[in-house]
Formats: sequence, C-alpha cells, structure tokens
Amino acid sequence: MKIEIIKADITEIKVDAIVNAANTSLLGGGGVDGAIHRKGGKAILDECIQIRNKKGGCKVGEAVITTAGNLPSQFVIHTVGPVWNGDKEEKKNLLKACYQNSLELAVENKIKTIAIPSISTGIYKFPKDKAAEIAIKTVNDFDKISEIEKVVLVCFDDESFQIYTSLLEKNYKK
Ligand code: AR6
Repeated sequence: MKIEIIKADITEIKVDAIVNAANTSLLGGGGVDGAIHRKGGKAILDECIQIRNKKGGCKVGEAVITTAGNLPSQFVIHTVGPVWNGDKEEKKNLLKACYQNSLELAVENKIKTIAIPSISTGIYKFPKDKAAEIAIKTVNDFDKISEIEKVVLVCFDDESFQIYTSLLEKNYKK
C-alpha cells in the first residue's frame, strides 16, 4: 500500500472512492460535504436519504457508502468526524474511528484506491497537527491495509499540506 499526500480539491480526483466529512444527518452541509453534493448531484443525496430512512443517519466515528453520482470516483464513503470540544481524548478516538471505519468499508467493497480529506479540521475545528497525526498513523496501522493499493490523503490548504508531508517523511519514510 502506498500513502500519497496531495494538495487538491477532492471532488476532482479519480480514485475508486473518496471520503466525505459529513454530518450525522447525511443531508449535506458546507465545506467538503457541500462540494461533494454540489458536484456529485442528486444521486448521492437520494442514497443518503435512503440510508437515513433505514438507519437514521450516521453516528460520529461511523461511515456509510453511496454512489459518487457525477464525480470521477465510483463511490463516496461518508464519515462523521467529531467536533473539537469537550473530552479531547474521546474526540481523538472518534477521529481514529472515522479513518478505520472508512477503510473497513473500502475493503468490504473491494475498493483499491481511496482519497481522504482532513476530516474534522474545517468547520469542526479539530487542530490540524493532531488530526494529521491520527490520519497518517491510523492509515498506516490499519490491519487490512494490504488489500488497498493506494490511499491519497488530500489537503486543501498549504498549512495542512506542510503538516502532513513533514509528518509522513519524519515518521514513516526512514
Ligand atoms: N477538497 C478537499 N478538502 C476540502 C475541500 C475540498 N473540496 N473543501 C474543504 N476541504 P470541513 P469538518 C477541507 O469543514 O471540519 C460540513 O458542513 C477543509 O479545508 O469540510 O469535518 C458537514 O456537513 C478541511 O481541512 O469538514 C459537517 O456539518 C477539511 O476539508 C461539517 O462541515 C474538513 O473541513 C464537518 O466539518
């Protein structure tokens, strides 16, 4: 498995699946969620509504999968990151669960290439450095990672890109 870090708009990446930083309603919102629903179109929202009707949305730390509609990828994995407040250790564990559960769904769906944004670091205010550490470590430690060919960690701003690349080089490319 290869971990790549890029600075990009995740809606433009052609991989088997992209991950969405959604909210528990699964009905869309701002940030990356807004961009995915805008570009992906109604097919994504329709499937999200079906999932809501069946299981009442998605809990923090969990993940669900839908079509990617008009996006270049085949699937969108929607995960709900924690808001950075209250019990910080609990929030770190929930962020870790977002990555684990997204990768688990990817393996179940035979997804070989997956792009993941920096979950919770926008509207949900998770500190970028702590989130990047969790992202890289959780992907690297995932027990079924050999079943995935490539994980692209997608940064949207220069600061996140610097944090991610230096962490990966320092800790995982010796
Ligand atoms: N491509 C890649 N990354 C992006 C893009 C994009 N097009 N747009 C933003 N980011 P956020 P959260 C980065 O706020 O913090 C929504 O309203 C952004 O710079 O999208 O998990 C949901 O419905 C940041 O680093 O998600 C929820 O209510 C990262 O994506 C809430 O926001 C995550 O920022 C979720 O908040």
